[in-house]
Order: sequence, then C-alpha cells, then structure tokens
Amino acid sequence: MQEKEIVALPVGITLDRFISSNQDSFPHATGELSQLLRDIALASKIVNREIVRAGLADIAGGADSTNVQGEAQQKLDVIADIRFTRALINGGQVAGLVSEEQEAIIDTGKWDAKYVVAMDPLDGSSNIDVNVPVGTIFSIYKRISAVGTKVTNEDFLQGGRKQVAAGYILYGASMILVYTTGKGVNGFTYEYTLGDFILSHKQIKTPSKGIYYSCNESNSNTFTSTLTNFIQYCKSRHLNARYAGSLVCDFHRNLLKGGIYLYPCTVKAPNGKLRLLYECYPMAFISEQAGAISTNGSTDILDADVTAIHSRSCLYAGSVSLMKELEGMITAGVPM
Ligand code: P6P
Repeated sequence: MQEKEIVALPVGITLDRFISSNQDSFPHATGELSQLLRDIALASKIVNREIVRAGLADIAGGADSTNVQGEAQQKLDVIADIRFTRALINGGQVAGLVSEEQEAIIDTGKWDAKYVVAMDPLDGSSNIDVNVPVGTIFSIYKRISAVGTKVTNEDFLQGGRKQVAAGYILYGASMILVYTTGKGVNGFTYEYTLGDFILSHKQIKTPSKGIYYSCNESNSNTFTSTLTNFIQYCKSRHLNARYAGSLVCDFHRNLLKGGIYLYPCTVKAPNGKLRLLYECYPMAFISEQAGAISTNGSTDILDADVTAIHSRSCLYAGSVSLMKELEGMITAGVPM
C-alpha cells in the first residue's frame, strides 16, 4: 500500500530569526538594535492582549485625562504608554524616550544605551470602542549625545533622515508588525498559537498606481482649491474613498494596495494635526523604503525640519502616480 506522504508545512521565518539573520546587513548592525526591536515586539503583544479584551476588562473608553496635546486620553492610551515605556526601559537598549502621551522626554536611566525612541503608543485609540483597527508607531535614532550621559533634546531633533529604524504595529483583524531599517519594508503577522510574529509580507512595495484615497472630507469646506481639485481628480479616476480615522489602518491599506493618505493643515489644526517626530517621520521612512512618496505639500517629509519633540505637520503619503499628480497641482496652483 502506498504510504501517505506526511506533509509538515514550514512555520515560516520568525521575527527573531529574521532580525538575527539580517543583522549584519543592517546599516547599524549591532545586537542592541536587534534587542530593541524585540522589546518593541514584546510590548506590542502585551498591548494587543489588552486591546482584544478592552470591552470586557473595563479598560475601554475615556481615561478622564488629557495628554500633552490637550486631547482626551483613552484608558488604553495610558495603558499602552505604560506597557511600551516599561518594556523599553527594562529592555535596557534605550537611553531616552519621547511618547505622545508624555510632555517631557523620558530619561530611562540607561545612559550607556546607544538609542532613543520616539513613539505614539496607541494611535487612533478613539476607535477602540467601536472595534476599528488602531496602531502603535515608533521611530528609532542613534543618540548624538555622549554615551554615558543623560539624553538631550537634540537626540530627538536629528531629522527624519537620521532614523535608523521605524515601524508600526496594526492591531486589526490580525496583528501585524511592519518595520524598516533602511533595507526595505517587511511585515510580520502574529501567530497566536505560537505567540510569535512570522514573516508574512516580504519586501513590501507600494503599487505606483493607487486605488484608494484617504481623507477626512468633513474638513473639505476649508480645503484649498488645489486639494479640492485633487480630490475631484481622485473621484474622476474612480478611486475608492477609504478613511478609518486611524492613521496606521489607513496608511497600511495604501502601503499594500496603492493609494494616498491626505491630512492637510486645517482651521482646527493650522500646523497640521499629525506629529512630525513619531507619526510623520516613521511613516515617511517606511513609505520611501516601499517605493512611495511622503511630503508636507512642499518638501519630502524626511527633509522637513523638526523644532520640538511634539511638533506637528500636515502629511500627504502614497503611491508615486498620485503623489506626482498632487505635486503637479500644487506647483501649478495655490500652495496647499
Ligand atoms: P480626524 C487619530 O487621532 C489621528 O492622529 C490619526 O490616527 C488619524 O488619521 C487622524 O488623527 C484622524 O483625525 O481629524 O480625521 O479625526
């Protein structure tokens, strides 16, 4: 009798093995950066566990507090901030931290560490109560202040092109960690039964033609004529409007399928709503590495100057064809 062939499908490449096997090719090949990425992955698993049970553990909803931006904090904003801060401090690879949820730079006390991290621990958290995907965004720099001393403001204000790594975690239908160290963009999907991230999206490239546009059109009454014309262009090209009000969710869709995310300066946010250091820069690093473009309407976001740790910016990010069309309209018409 013919023996039935036993098929044991490969598990795939874990994040840990990917980091280790690619460490030498990282521009900043040090064990510390690899360990730092592992610490972020660990914290994301803990935050995900809180998110999936938010409705059951009385940790959904508002925290009756506001963050440094004056925005109402969700309970999970505070929890995510605690989890990531604690994981990065205990991991020992980070000399200082900037968090959207905390006004001042967090001195981790690990003054011998080489890296600093800027992050939005939980972006889009107002969506949690209604089960819309939310995300964590992080950006990693090599400190410029002397190792062994306390971190300085300048460690965080080096500019977008000085990032050594950037990424996000999307807590959605599945949990996916996407990051770059300047050698392309890779995505890792969380395998719950193994408790590990497995490589699922290798060398992500954004399609040059977009099929989506993501914009809060409730602000359209104050859009410039250029932006109004561009959105009309998107509609004329039969792009689908997709806007979750959750940057990581909207950005990830456009990164994979092709599209454009638009958050212009508005009357409510004259300098832009999104934060340059820990939202726009990391997303722009990922964008560029995936063959897409990110600007603030006049310059590549990665070249935009940052003057303060909570500086804001407008953000246009997405497929080359759409971004070139937008840039053309800006050049021809009134500035955004
Ligand atoms: P609006 C969430 O607060 C956030 O920072 C991003 O995640 C999201 O894209 C944007 O703001 C949504 O802002 O004004 O459209 O609700």
